[in-house]
Amino acid sequence: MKESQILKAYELAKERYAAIGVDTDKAVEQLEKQQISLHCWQTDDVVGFESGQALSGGIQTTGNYPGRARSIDEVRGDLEYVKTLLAGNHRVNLHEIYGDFKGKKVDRDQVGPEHFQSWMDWAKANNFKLDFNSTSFSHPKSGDLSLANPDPAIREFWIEHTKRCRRIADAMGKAQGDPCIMNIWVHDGSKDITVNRKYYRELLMQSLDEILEEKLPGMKSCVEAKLFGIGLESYTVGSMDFYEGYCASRKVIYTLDTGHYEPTENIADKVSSLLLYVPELMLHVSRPVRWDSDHVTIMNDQTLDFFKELVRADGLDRAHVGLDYFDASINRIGAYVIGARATQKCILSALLEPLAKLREYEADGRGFQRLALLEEAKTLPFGAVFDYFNYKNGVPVGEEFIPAIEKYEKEVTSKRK
Ligand code: RNT
Ligand code: ZN
Repeated sequence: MKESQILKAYELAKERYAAIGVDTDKAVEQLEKQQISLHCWQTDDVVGFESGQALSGGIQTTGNYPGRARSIDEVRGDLEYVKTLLAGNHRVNLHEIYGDFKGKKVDRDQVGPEHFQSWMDWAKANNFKLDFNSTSFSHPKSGDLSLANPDPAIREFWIEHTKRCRRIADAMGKAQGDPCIMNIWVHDGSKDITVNRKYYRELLMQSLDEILEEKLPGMKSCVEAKLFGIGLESYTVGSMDFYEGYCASRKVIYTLDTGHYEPTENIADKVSSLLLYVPELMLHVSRPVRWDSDHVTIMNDQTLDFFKELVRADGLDRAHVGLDYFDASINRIGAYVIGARATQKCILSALLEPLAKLREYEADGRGFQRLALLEEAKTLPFGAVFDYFNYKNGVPVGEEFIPAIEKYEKEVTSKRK
């Protein structure tokens, strides 16, 4: 797109929004500051560098598009390239299995900050902040139960792993001068009916309490709830209710993955309740299609509503935005960028809502006016503002990122055999 067209369209959009009390410059500035935590696992189908073990633990990647990243350098190269196509400064979200183990077998109860030193150096050099995740899946000791395992030896193994991960996150946070957000998601559950629901939940609660005991100022911990896992359909220890209670009573950050709910559930409605009881939210932005399928995030009603609710609840500052999808059926880097940009679009759209006017109508009991403005807001020239945002930040505008991805595929990912 021509520079003059982008600027002309933006000026018109700015005037149009100003007429209903919305400052587009301010929204663009806010979006520029909004960091998105880029999940490293979109580059390599959640494989990592530990052992090449097949993905297990209730999650699954589908598709076999060529070009998967196979080494630490390839993952980093892909992330660096993704960065060139996104406006703003972002974060990288690592899983423990992406450690720099230098060809050595480092079991999960042996891992330490030294295995992430090269990541910290790389992040610093590339102006990324790091976030972190313990990894309970794809391991011989994973089974169906990890932190909730009745066998004390196995439970202890995962407690030790998670404690060590928190120390790694603490080291990352200290190195980057900004808290590293560490997510704890365990797949624990049961394929078929269990008659010990409460028992496993008690064990998980105790394990988490023990893990979170250590005060580590460089990091913040969050715990992720889930509806079900593949092969673990009948029972999930860390369900919504479990973690809502846990986070509210322990003042821990709640991780809300937009793929982890009933397909017809209105996830957006959870935001305002959770924010009353938990200190902050960690978001895993994803797109469920019939199940927790981790399709690439797009700008759809669910995601739009979700971010609108977050902005309406004044919660953007209390939410850490991360991505969590893994599509291996299309160009992975393209998938990455589509989802990250879609997330930015949804946030921008939420920031451009004529909220003051809508609230005025609501306070006055003017229901027709409120509904009319909500309807009209849908066709405001949002696209011109998003184009300007990308243009201003020197990244491809609109569909211009398609040839950029094609070039990277031709020169880099297609050569990975
Ligand atoms: C799984 C959870 C979890 C994982 C990542 C890889 O259902 O969403 O967040 O996707 O940790
Ligand atoms: Zn998730």
